[in-house]
Amino acid sequence: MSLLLDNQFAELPADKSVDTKTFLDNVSTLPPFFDCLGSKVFSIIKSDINGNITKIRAVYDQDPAKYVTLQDIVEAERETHKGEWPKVGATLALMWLKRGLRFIQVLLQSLADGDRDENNPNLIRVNITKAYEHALKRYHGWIVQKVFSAALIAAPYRSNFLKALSKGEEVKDEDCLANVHLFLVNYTPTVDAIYEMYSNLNAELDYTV
Ligand code: 03F
Repeated sequence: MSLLLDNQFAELPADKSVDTKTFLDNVSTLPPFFDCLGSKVFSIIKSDINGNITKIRAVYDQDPAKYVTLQDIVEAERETHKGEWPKVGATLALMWLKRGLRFIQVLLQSLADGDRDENNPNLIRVNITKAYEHALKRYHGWIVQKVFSAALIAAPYRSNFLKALSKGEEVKDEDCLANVHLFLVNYTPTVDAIYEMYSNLNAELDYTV
């Protein structure tokens, strides 16, 4: 069975609101995947993503009835934190989490689209670099960009990455990529909806770390 299909995201409703509990449950299935990737450098990424999920869940748990959607949380924090917002609380955690989610989206989409380095067909560096340039690079200063370079070198081979997505089973490339495609059907609109919310609420920041 495919890891991706076990971890399908929920379909969005027509108003494109993202249900907080469903989102947290869906997104929590991603971090364990980093353990399959082998290198220590991925534990930095895993703990960053986990940390952001924990921060959002902590706010949600304070009052699940009040924070039904992610937008409920971001708007409540805008009221409570005024001057500090949006660089605060779950709003900041989700701002960064969505960038990691966009990275994963662009990476998977690029694989599904068949982007490939013809000279190194079993590497996924072109796909990773595309995702990084799209989702994260502009928010990273040179030190964090060096961490990226280390992660790029430690990145798994294409065949091993696809195998990990198939829970360690030998699955034909085209079957795995078909699952990637299916996974993206709900995942991409969810990530898009969060970006759109940040843009509508003017909650996006562009400082670098
Ligand atoms: C800011 C920043 N977070 C943090 O400082 C940086 C952490 C390290 C970033 C290293 C970049 C590496 C890029 C990826 C290379 C991947 C190679 C892939 C191989 C397959 C924020 O942190 C905090 O988050 C926030 O809470 C805090 O308050 O200013 C704020 C204060 O700082 C980031 O830049 C977010 C980084 C997210 C990286 C996501 C990468 C995902 C990588 C792999 C995905 C694999 C695909 C999985 C598919 C699974 C399907 C089931």
